[in-house]
Amino acid sequence: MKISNYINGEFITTTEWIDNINPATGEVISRLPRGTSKDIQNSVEAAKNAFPVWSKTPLETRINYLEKIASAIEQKLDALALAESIDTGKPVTLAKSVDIPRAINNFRFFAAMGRTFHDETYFAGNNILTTRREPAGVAALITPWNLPLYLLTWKLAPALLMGNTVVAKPSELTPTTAHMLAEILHSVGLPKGVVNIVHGYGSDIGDTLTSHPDVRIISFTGGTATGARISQQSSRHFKKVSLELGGKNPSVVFGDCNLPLTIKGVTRSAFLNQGQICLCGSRLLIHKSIADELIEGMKKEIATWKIGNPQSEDTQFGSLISAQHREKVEEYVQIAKTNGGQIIFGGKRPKLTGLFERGAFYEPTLIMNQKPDCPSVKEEIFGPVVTVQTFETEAQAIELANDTNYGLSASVWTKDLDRATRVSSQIRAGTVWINSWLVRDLRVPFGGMKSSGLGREGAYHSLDFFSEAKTIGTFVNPLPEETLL
Ligand code: TXE
Repeated sequence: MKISNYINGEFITTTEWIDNINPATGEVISRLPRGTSKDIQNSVEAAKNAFPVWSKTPLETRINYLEKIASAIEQKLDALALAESIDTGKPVTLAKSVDIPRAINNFRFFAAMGRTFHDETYFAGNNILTTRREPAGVAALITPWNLPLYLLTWKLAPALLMGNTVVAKPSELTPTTAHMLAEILHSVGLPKGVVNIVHGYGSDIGDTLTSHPDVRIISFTGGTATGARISQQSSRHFKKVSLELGGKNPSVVFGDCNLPLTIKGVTRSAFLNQGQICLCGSRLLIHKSIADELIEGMKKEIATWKIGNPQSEDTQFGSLISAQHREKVEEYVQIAKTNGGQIIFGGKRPKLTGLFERGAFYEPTLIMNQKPDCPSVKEEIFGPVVTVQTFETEAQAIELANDTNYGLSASVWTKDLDRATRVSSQIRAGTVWINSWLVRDLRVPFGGMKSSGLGREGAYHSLDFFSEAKTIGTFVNPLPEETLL
């Protein structure tokens, strides 16, 4: 497949290219354009020119576009899932059951919201105040490699619904489904310039996009260091910025948990998508009384997961995103070992043969007894590596859970509802699941505390973020002087 930038309704070719690698085999599968600052400038210009018409396009028309896009994605579900699996190394079954259905749902969900969304009206005597949400302008959507189409569409659907135009910058590691989406947008006849997609390295083009004076909104999901840079770059023009960053999420397991359910739940939370989901439970905090039993159960559970060919229907665990990322993961395992860590299971590359011999695979890994201030316990590894710590009291569990710079999510495993409520209310995280994990409902706000980010997206939070609130006061009979502050 030839991947190109999509600017002002045209697929633009380039002179410099980046190899796109299938991480499960190490093979080059395609090339993507190495976008330049000029590409970004042209895209922002196109988005700016498209804004006056798109922002005034009737809401019903914009909703119809979202619905058409959802249906077009649905028609290509299998092809998109396969492309996502090849680009990322994730099991194709995961892409088919989660990534692509969620991309469809993102458009349908926000289309439905568009039908029920209403402005706010306040009455003061005979006077009327109306607060409405106006499109903000050009929105920059910057997305990572772990859930490429899922996250791009999570931002794109509300941005378009609210009448903004868009410049999107997908991860250079996973460009294919963004390109296929550009083809879909083109095929449904979205007016030119409404969505522009520029591929390439963040280090080449990121600053031009995030500091551009005509970009009014930035929605970013990715690493915390990049988030901090974007925050600096955007501050000069007081842009609206939403940052969905990393996590070091605790799974807190009490002695009275439902053990079989917890074993399945925390294993899935630790290793789904090879541990490369910002919500993964990468710190396992276990009550001393059941530590051995739980770990033994996880060992047995993970032994049932098949590692290997991501495109095979019975594979549950694929490859990491790249050989380079695997090296980072391996470094953290080494650091844990030098800090006293014992490998309970995993801790090495699996022995795969044939095509997958050179893939970026790494075994699901559990480590314990490392020092509590070990970087492997403190920093985001973003791979299939989980550290174990034990506790004896509820207070200790809460202290350990909060002993992190991050605050994205947590899960609490117990049959005692009082305890679950008490503990969840004291954990500093944007989402806390009780006896479950990754139960997502698009109506709830999503985002993190502390270094996990800034702002919330989802439902009304997205609609609010991708718009500017304007209040118009119609004073029929002016209020008495003292109430007009
Ligand atoms: O992310 P980057 P990377 C974490 C995870 C991972 C680490 C680094 O710990 O190991 O981040 O991953 C674009 N201006 N997460 O390096 O660089 C980049 O091109 C504007 C957690 O892959 O943050 C890509 O499109 N954009 C995370 C996007 O930012 C820039 C998911 C994300 O890449 C830019 C991914 C710049 N200066 C990684 N530099 C999560 N929260 O789920 C890069 N980009």
